Amino acid sequence: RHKFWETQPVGQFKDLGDESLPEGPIEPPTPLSEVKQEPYNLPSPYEWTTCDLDSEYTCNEVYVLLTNNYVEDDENMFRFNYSKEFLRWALHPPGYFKSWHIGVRVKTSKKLVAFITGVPARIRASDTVVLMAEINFLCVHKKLRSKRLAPVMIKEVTRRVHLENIWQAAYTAGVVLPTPISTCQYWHRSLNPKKLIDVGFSRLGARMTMSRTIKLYKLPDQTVTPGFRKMEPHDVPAVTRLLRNYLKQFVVAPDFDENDVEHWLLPKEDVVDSYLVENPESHEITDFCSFYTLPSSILGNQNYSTLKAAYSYYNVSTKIPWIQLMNDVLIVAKKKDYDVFNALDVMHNETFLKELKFGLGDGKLHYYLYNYRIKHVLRPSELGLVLL
Ligand code: MYA
Ligand code: JJ1
Repeated sequence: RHKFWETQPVGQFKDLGDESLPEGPIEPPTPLSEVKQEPYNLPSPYEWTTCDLDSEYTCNEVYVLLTNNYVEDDENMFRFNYSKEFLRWALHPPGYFKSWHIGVRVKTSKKLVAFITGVPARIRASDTVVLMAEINFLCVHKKLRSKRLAPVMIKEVTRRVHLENIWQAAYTAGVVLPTPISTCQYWHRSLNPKKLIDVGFSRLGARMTMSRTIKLYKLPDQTVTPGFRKMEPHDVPAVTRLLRNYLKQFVVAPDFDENDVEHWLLPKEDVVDSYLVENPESHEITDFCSFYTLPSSILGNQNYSTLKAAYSYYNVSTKIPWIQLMNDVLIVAKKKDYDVFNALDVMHNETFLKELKFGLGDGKLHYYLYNYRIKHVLRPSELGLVLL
């Protein structure tokens, strides 16, 4: 059934539920001298390219490829439209390797037709922190689908990760592969219900009028929590402590240090937004919330071309109730003109989704590890990891 994935060191369907298998690497590292030194062969019309996202020209080529060919919903109504600034941010975390930003070009025209990326990350699974690659942005041009290019690209990124002496990876996908460590669901909170209905993102509920729907999703103009403010550079140490302490409780979570928090969570306009609660008396940082900006192109609508979506990222509540904290972030997102606020059912998100009028989406997101077995399939609430 999975001619490629059956050959890879990943959990296989036949091993699900076999508790005699140990947690940890599926196969040991090989000596670096035994890692293949040359790139894998592509079909002869194509060649490898390493993409320098610092180059405006190359960044635009990647942006155009993804804008026209990346992930769509099951009815092909929307397509992710990552911005160039977002791609630069996502691909340049501390310690990144340019060699892990891999493109495929047509030899004759030099047109970019496929892409895959990795970035390094420390991820804890149970009690063990493992240096991994996070793999993302796998994309093959629509005209080149089903030619088995994806397995070659996955093998090539694996080879380049191995060359840096890294032997594990984490990734998410909307499709089922051997085998998910967890399967999560998307939830959506309408901020601009009229537009969402007009573009077919949502539907008018039974026995609902447009004006009742607009009223249902109305939010206050101002946040309500005293001491709620945008995160600033001087907050990095306090946010790192708060987040590290919070993420301890999950079975799989990133091991963020201050450099990671500075990169991944300091606000970057139209890319990542972070807010915190500073106690007005003690000045202690007690709560935190964040989202990233990922618009979708609306395919074939006369009136609208993009859906402005915020995606829940890392959130921590210690003093303010989850519902109040997340309601404040919805207020912020509404004020910034987002049409919808999306969240997965990971971490403690179930505690606020229904109450804050999120509705279940039609999309699932499966989480995977490469060359690392964990003993049980995780409930989404046991996952402390959000990939972009
Ligand atoms: S998930 C986002 C993926 N991108 C999209 O969905 C964008 C739109 N779709 C496309 O561009 C193409 O359909 C893609 C497949 C490129 C997805 N992850 O070339 P093919 C397997 C892994 O004929 P195409 C993200 O970015 C499929 O099961 N494998 O197919 C994370 C089959 O194998 P098998 C996938 O449709 C990516 C084979 O590919 C995926 O032309 C993580 C068919 O190849 C998928 N999303 O191209 C990658 N979709 O026969 C893994 C299909 O066995 C990283 N396939 O079933 C692993 C870790 C590597 C690093 C390790 C370091 C140590
Ligand atoms: O956005 C998604 N679904 C939307 C739109 C559905 C359009 C028709 N298919 C959705 N809308 C309902 C919202 C409604 C709001 C009011 C309350 C009730 C609910 O469900 C879905 C997620 O649900 N998105 C996708 O399908 C995109 C792909 C998701 C897989 C991503 C793989 C990522 C790869 C990562 O590297």
